[in-house]
Amino acid sequence: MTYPDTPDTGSDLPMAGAGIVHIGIGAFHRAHQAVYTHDAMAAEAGDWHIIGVSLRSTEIVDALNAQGCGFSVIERHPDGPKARKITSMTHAVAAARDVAPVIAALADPAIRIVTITVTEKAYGIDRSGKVQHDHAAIKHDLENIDAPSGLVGILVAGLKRRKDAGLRPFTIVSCDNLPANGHLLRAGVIDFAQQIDPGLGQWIAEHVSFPSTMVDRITPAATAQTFADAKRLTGHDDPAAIETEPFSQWVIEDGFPDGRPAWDKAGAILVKDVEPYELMKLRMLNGSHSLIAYVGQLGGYRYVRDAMANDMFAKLVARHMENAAASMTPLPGIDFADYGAELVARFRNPEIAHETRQIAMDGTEKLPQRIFAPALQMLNAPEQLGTFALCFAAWLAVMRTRINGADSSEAAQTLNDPRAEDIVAALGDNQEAAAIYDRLAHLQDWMPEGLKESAVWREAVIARLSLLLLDGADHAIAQELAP
Ligand code: CS2
Repeated sequence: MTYPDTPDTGSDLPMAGAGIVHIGIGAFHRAHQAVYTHDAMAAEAGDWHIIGVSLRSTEIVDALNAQGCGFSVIERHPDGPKARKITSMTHAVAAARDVAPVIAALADPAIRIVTITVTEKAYGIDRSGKVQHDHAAIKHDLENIDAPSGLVGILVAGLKRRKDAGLRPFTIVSCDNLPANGHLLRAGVIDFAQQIDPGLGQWIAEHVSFPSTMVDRITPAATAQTFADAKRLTGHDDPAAIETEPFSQWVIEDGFPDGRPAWDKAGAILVKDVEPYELMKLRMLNGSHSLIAYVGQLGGYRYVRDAMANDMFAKLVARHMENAAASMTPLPGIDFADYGAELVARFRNPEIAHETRQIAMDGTEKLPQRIFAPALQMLNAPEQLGTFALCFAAWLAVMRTRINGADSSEAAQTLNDPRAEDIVAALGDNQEAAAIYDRLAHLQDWMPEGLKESAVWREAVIARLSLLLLDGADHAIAQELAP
């Protein structure tokens, strides 16, 4: 293949052995960890190729295998797109078709690391670190540990095989946007394992490392334009091509007892404690994203960049970044204002067509760490609570509006949320702001008690929800910014 304008034009990596299983080979993985691992092996050879596992989709697995698992990453630079070929994956496996090869790969001593990007809803672990017995995959896998279907079940089945064979375990790296993702996954995996075999649970607790990570690269879903650009730049059809922004960041807690690729030589930052970076990213980037997504949906903005091109909207986002920054303790060596300014520039990137609808998905999974946790911290400073309340009010308004426009058979589907049925049932026909808030704030295991009990928060949300429902997004933004 010929890849113009790239340093690694046409060069496939030498095919060394696999050392990593990655679970969840969607666009984000292909734009992020696959690229870091490719660059790490280019900088320092090693048997760190990736076996890619898809939990649900079989299409991407077939597309990748049909082309030797190399794929194009289109980076959308201000002066036009550039294509890179990434060849860090050796082959891909569809767990939904047959989970046995996945477990076999996990049991292979050559595999020393398992990385994960499956999105928040696939974990099935609650905030206290216990597995959720009403989560479909958890429920299924607790009863069928020999043929698991979900993330936690597959990890535990793989670890069990290693323990039974007297092997060392692999290191497990969550790369999803969850707070303290390594700690959370560790707790969930141990809880699950203990329920099928207490000895296994203890072995995992003693021997398995779960470093936390902060991952960042804005990667919209691929579109016809992505595939057309890939073909134009490379001369080849590539159904596994993805597009992404030039920026990329990976902060990793250094805890790899059995080694790791030279990710640091590919630009990753290895640190002792990732949590402050995770909080910063979740609250400032992802929190602002959710604000843009919900207010943007109500205001008729299809893409993040369109919302950011509106001055008032951009001011609102800048205000939210300040409020989110105020909810955190300072991070040595990092200026939150500079970080926020950089985020604003990334959100404005006119080359990136990131749909507000995509970010708006799965709100019940995203809002707790992006909005509720910082809002709880800001209850003592109500003058900086407004944008958090506006984001939650906009989510409520989006839920209400989408259900209103749908017939009853479609109502849950249109919400695009794992708790859609709970939301539809709780909302009923209520159209009035206070009733909508009261119904949805009390969904089980969701909003922290401190917020639920706060009259200040309740009033702040209800006032904004009324404005959004009666006068629309532009008016609500103007009010938020009014002195
Ligand atoms: C976004 C993230 O869809 C979303 O919820 O906020 O996918 C975001 O683009 C990434 O975390 C950026 O690193």
